[in-house]
Amino acid sequence: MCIKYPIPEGVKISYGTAGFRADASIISSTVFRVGILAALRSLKTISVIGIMITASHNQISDNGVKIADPSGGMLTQEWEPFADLHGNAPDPQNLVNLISEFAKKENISFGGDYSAEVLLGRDTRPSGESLLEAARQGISSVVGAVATDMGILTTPQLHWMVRYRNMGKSSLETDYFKQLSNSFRCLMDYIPGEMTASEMDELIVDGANGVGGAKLEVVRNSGREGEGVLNHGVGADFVQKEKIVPSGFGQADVGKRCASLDGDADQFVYFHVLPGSNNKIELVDGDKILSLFALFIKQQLAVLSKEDGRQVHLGIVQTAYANGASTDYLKKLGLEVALTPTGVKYLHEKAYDYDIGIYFEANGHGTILFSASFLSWLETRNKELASTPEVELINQAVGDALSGVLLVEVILRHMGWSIQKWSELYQDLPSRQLKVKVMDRTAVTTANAEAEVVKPTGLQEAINCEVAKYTMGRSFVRPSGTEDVIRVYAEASTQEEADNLAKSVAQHVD
Ligand code: 16G
Ligand code: ZN
Repeated sequence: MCIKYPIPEGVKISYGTAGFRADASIISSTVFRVGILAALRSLKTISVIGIMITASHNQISDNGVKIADPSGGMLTQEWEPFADLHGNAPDPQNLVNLISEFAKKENISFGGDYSAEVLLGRDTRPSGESLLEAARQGISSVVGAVATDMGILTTPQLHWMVRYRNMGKSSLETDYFKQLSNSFRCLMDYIPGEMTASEMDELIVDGANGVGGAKLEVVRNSGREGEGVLNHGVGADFVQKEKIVPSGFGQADVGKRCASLDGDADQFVYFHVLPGSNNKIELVDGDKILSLFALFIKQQLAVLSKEDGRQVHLGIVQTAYANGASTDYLKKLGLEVALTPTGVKYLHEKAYDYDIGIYFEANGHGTILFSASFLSWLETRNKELASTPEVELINQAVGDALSGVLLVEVILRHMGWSIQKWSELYQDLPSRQLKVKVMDRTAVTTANAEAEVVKPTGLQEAINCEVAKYTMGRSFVRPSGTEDVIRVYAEASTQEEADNLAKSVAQHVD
């Protein structure tokens, strides 16, 4: 069976922060193996599983694959070591041995009453079609397993479909859009009063020439004919890292409210263009989106608690990349803030600890999770309303740029805020990110949600020494989960200081 998909010589990929990701030309054997793995996961959980073929914000020649678990979240971390082994199994015999050993350990039986079912989705990358076929063949090599191609989708749509299928609900793409647009309209209708002229200003969306662009009607960088290349000088990741306008935006847009999605629409940031010829922007990043959501929900909860006396445990989850000014702001609001390592799966898991958990990475990955007990209380309370549009607008499976943008729009409208006003919630501390190419990124290990280096010894002390030279200085280093580099982050009271701190810390890493 594997003859068609042998692992190319010398290739070893690992199931990193967000699945397997590499140059598309070397990944089909891995995708085939992930097809098998997803079918096993379906048998194990007796639920529908998802496979998404995407490399998110990476260049167009890359591709990747990740598995969505029954809840619509990421594959359980318990299975990752096996995914690693299995995804790299060199020959058919080795693969079969691994599978049968693992199936025994996990108590998975083949040919039983339940047939595995896997939903497949892909983004707009040209390599997607043949990789989807590889996944499909992997799935069908497990007895009785059924693969359903859901077509070209955003990553969050695929996760959402898996979640809704497993809840026994209708889960087509049209259902997704119906849910989003109904709850959006409903929330907009709740807001009293007429819109002022500035509130009616339209939102301009940069679709990264990706699938998010393809799903929207009015968008720049939609990825349609003649619009440009996926993730090339466009999209949330570019805008967040470079802090300049994406292609297709410029001085004609000064001051307007703009949003950038990434290539698979699971990440978004806002910005407005600053006057001047250098195409600089004022970035409204994931931390500020988080702060807006947190402020809004805190206000709503205050109303609830006045009416019903119910105390709701609201928690905020960030990573070490969160701008120090955002963490300060959130704490000043009286909110509980937890930090986790980088990667959606860690933040998502932590957010389950609360009645309402709001998590965001600075790069714009994030969402809001509501606990089952809170939801059932809310439903009883809102009986007369028949639905809870705030909850329905938010994708509980995974961060979702389309649903996130709609929620931002509702809240800005509710507050009567322009993007400028939102941006002034707090002033970001100047920061700098650098990457250092190294032979072996696993030589660096960290603790305390990546804020501290454990190995190599002496490195943390060296960082501490550098940080001590600056006012408001903060810096950390961590191995990237998606590239062969060590990332360096530094923050200080001026841009020059942040740059210098990052540079000197990078020298210790080298
Ligand atoms: C992946 C993660 C993202 C994280 C980024 C860090 C998901 C869906 N995506 O894109 O959350 O911020 O990796 O990349 O989990 P790095 O490890 O290369 O810095
Ligand atoms: Zn993405």
